[in-house]
Amino acid sequence: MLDQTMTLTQYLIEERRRFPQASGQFNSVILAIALACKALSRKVAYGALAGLHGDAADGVNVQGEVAQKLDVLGNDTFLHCLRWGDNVRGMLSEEMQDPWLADPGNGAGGDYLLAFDPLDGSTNIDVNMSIGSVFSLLRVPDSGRPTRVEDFLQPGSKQVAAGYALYGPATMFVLTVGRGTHGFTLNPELGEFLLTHPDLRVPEETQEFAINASNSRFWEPPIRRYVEECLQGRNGPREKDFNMRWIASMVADAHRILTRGGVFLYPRDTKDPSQAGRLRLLYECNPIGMLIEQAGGRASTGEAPILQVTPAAPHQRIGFVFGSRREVERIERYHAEKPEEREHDTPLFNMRGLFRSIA
Ligand code: FBP
Repeated sequence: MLDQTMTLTQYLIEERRRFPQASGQFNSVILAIALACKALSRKVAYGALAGLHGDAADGVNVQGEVAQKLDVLGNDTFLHCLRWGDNVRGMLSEEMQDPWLADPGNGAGGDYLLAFDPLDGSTNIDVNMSIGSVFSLLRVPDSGRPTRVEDFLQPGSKQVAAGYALYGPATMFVLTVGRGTHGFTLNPELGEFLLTHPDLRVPEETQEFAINASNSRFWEPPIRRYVEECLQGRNGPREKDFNMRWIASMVADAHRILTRGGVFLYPRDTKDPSQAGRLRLLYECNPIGMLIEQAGGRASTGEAPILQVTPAAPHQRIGFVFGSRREVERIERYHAEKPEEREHDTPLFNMRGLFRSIA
């Protein structure tokens, strides 16, 4: 039984007891990540006083987006905390074109690969809204040779751990090591993450959805149909009213869904045909996907399980839908239906959509 006052370290030691041969590497990596998140939490708490608002000097990052000062500091903090332990052989970051790879000459590092987004929700930094860090842990496929970039290209089902830190009114660390999803809250006096939310579960049903509605004219028909039916509420085919939320910080939206249910949609759309979605598979979708599925929810591309996708490139983008199982399954069903199979008796579907239809 997980004890409410258990610290993150104690939780990891309890879990390690199940692996008598464990070397301690795994726990060292998770605790190094937690240290990086605690350090970032302190910086975020100072806001503008830390001089960390605004764009970074070196401007545009590998994503073609303007990097924020805190993005760069977050990346450096993760690299610093994880390099010390010599337990990871490679680190792939949203902020770096190429992953950091351990020098084979110096002990070659441990058996793990870390993929992370040091600051998720960057557009919220300067407006003092919740932001987070997201991470995904994989095993190196072959510890007998130097690590290669391709070693990161494993499906999300191969993750051995995933988690996020949420820098909100309270700083939280939400983690799965493959046996459920558990929430820890930072006690700033102790500097310890304490287990406050053991065994988080995503309710199967929900009446709350999260999507950036300003993109509606770019959505594909199954997404537009799903959202329109939600907006029709009790008078439409869903026969119940829905609430909408959009924080523009995926970690914050994910935390709400883990806490009270809901569905998050950032689907593939036609806004930028050169991009298959907004969010990155390896260090945003896969870790959140593992956390959600470990909590009984479902994580999808909109058409198929996200954790089954084999990445084609380190910074691959992809459509992402996750949350309450029944809702995600409905969205997948809408994608699977061929135009001739659609429920033409759904008055809404024959109506002109609430959103301007694709020209
Ligand atoms: P960053 O990691 O660069 O911040 O991008 C991810 C993200 O901020 C998500 O956290 C959020 O859900 C989404 O982008 C918001 O996108 P938009 O600004 O288009 O609503």
